[in-house]
Amino acid sequence: MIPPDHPRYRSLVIRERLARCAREGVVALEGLAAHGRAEAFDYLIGEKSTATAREAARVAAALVHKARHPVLSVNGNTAALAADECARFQEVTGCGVEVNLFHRSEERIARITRLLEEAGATVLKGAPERLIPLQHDRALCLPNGIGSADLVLGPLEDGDRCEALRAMGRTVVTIDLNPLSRTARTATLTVVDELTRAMPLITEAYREMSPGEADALVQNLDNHYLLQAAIAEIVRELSRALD
Ligand code: PTJ
Repeated sequence: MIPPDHPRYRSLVIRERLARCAREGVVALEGLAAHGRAEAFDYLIGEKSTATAREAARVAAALVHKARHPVLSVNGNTAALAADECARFQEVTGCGVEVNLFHRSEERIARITRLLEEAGATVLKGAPERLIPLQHDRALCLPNGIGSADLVLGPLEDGDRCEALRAMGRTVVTIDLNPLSRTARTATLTVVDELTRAMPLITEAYREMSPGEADALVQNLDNHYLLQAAIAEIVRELSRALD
């Protein structure tokens, strides 16, 4: 039992949840390593949504507004950490939700689907096809889901798939605490923030956004600028660390 007054209580509770979800087969063991790296970056941004993250979340909402067929792509870590936030995002935006895994097995797909459905999401189902030119199983997706989406919101996106989707002309929005990752640099837009903080920011921005604001934000979209700003925030945070 983790004592609630422990200074790292939230972080320890999340680790415990991920470890349990790994034992249950929702999270891949590799997902625990991915989380550890993300935790380190979260430390560097001060474990809060920065001004740049909030700005990027608004741009993400604007892109979803402009999309014809947006699909939220969910992997094991995303379901374990943010099933409720995914369901709420779908409720507000009406987007499709599809489970798409790097370490794919039918059993994991079923478990993650169940977790999302228990949170209230409607998950796309059907016969997946190799619709993305990739050697690994993230190529497998549904023709009425990621296969035909004009925008894929892929939190914790994989660099290869991000590049492949971009080469196919798709808009890719990702949430990634690492502003240096290949995904962060190749996505149309990267929100450098922790998943469970970023998803509600995007959802609420979507809910309150006027069509005029969405147009303006999409016209001025500059992912390179936002990544540079995120890195500058890390540098500022570091320079204050021992003050
Ligand atoms: O469930 P599966 O089989 O699809 O596998 C999922 C993992 C995460 C194992 C797989 O997609 C993977 O290996 O991912 P990567 O290439 O390690 O990329 C994950 C990225 O997400 C890294 O850049 C992490 O910094 C970032 N990340 C991890 N957890 C969070 C995060 N970003 C924001 N919030 C998080 N909670």
